[in-house]
Amino acid sequence: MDNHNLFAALRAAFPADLDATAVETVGGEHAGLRYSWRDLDRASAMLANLLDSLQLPAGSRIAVQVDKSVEALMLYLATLRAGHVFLPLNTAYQAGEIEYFVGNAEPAVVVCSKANFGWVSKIAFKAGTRHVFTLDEDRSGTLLDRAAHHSDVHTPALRQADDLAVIIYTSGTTGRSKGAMLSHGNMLSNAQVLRQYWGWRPDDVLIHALPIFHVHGLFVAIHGALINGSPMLWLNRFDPRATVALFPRATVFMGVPTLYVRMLAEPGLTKQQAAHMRLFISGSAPLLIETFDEWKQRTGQTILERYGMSETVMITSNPYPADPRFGGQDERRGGTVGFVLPGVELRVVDDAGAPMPVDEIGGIQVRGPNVFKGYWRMPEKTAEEFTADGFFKTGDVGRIDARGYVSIVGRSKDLIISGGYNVYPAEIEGCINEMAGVAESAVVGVPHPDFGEVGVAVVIAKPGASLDANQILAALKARLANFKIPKRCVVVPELPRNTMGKVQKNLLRDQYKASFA
Ligand code: MCA
Ligand code: AMP
Repeated sequence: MDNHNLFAALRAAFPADLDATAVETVGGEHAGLRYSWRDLDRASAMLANLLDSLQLPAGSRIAVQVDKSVEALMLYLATLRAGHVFLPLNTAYQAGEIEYFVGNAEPAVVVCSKANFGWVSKIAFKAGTRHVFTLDEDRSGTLLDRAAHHSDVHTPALRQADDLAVIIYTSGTTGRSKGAMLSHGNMLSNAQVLRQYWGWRPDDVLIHALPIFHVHGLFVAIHGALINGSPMLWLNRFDPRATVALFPRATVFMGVPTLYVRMLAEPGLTKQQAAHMRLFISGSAPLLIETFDEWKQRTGQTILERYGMSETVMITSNPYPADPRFGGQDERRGGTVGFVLPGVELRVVDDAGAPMPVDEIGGIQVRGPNVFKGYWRMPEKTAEEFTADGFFKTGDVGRIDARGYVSIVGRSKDLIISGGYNVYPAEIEGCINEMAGVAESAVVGVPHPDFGEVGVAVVIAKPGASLDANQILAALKARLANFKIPKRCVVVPELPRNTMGKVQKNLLRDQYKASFA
């Protein structure tokens, strides 16, 4: 029987010379380390053997909230290899958020930083987790200590394409976060399609500067390099100057728009500096046409924008080489997210689900081997998000032009995308509304020069109560991940409402749109 374990496919793509460099760390205090392909293989084997030794039930969740490091990447590979389910968590999450994820996913193993061990282990043990390990950026912690006692040879666990490989939590428009369940097959199919579509070459070198707890950094970037046997120049933290300095040694870069905006502020960003690069990819948030144009002018290179979701991995992309399905056009068009990827189906529909004509705006739905298996332990929610004929409702609003280019023009979901991270107003409003003296609140997204979009909280006090905007923000900071904290808070006497009594967020967005101009 064939093994559909994603790790097996990634391992099969390692180059013949296992002593060649697979990852080199650059920038920051942990720079200058080289990991060969053999190192990746052996270390992930030791970690997989450690997981095997715990005799966990099949499909156990391995929840991981650690700073970015190559060892964290090895833990991801080891989890796939051992056939368990990887559950990455943003390092910005606070205790209340972690408590929810751990309670909901019931992981068998939790890995956290040494600094957080006290509170994370308390939450984990309360939720029934038996094993809590630590892992720090400097390669210290109990996880590696324990793995050191295990063999560096390991046969990947037998997995079917449909078997669960990862759970990625995405916030909900209403209620709590949902765990999107992705299978080995979802991710492998997407990695193979992107390898082809983006014309990966044998001599490619990827600059990896994104966090590895979300789809962009973990799947699009890492799978992209590994499935092509390509080395990575690895930054634990994005640093615009250090990144630009790497261009002469690399060929591919992936980033959210904020990364491009920050690099454009670097005087060293020139055509000559970027001459060795063959591909700049942007996604996770809308890339402003100004950024697209300025990048072209400064570097002579055209950013390739693509579109995806945690639930679907990548859905569309501008073409790299010409796409014969669309008449062999090879133009990367700013303001669009390009063509639907081969093997994926995308349609734009009206509220009743009927397909919209060319150029007309509607809801985007997708179907294909990349589309997830559903939300963890939420069958009703899953059923609501799929149509009878198996299309997933993305919640994004867009159109397709006559040439096949897809553009995202908005979202039907109430979502703010800030520096590539998703922020759900309902979650922030819920926290604010629980504060003493607050009658109600509305959080809206407004333009921001660095993060693209940020939240502004508009708060109403209860009769007789007096509220301090700074205190509201400080109280939020103690409860929520830092990127979710609105960048501005105002206390006002009332919220604008329509005749149905619904808060008119569009008016608030308009009123506060110049807050960061
Ligand atoms: C940091 N801060 C932010 C954000 N990041 N505020 C709003 N939005 C953000 N994204 C705030 C912190 O709260 C802090 O505020 C201050 O900025 C400095 O924090 P620091 O951690 O030093 O920030 P940074 O290191 O400069 O981080 C900025 C960043 C980072 C590098 C742009 O946000 C980032 O790596 N973003 C990439 C996200 C990503 O990978 N998304 C992919 C999702 P204070 O000092 O007040 O506390 S995957 C996805 O969307 C789909 C599937 C797809 O299509 O890819
Ligand atoms: P996530 O929940 O982190 O998976 O975020 C997915 C959402 O990010 C999508 O539903 C889109 O709203 C948004 N997104 C991703 N890529 C792009 C893009 N290139 N342009 C506009 N929005 C994007």
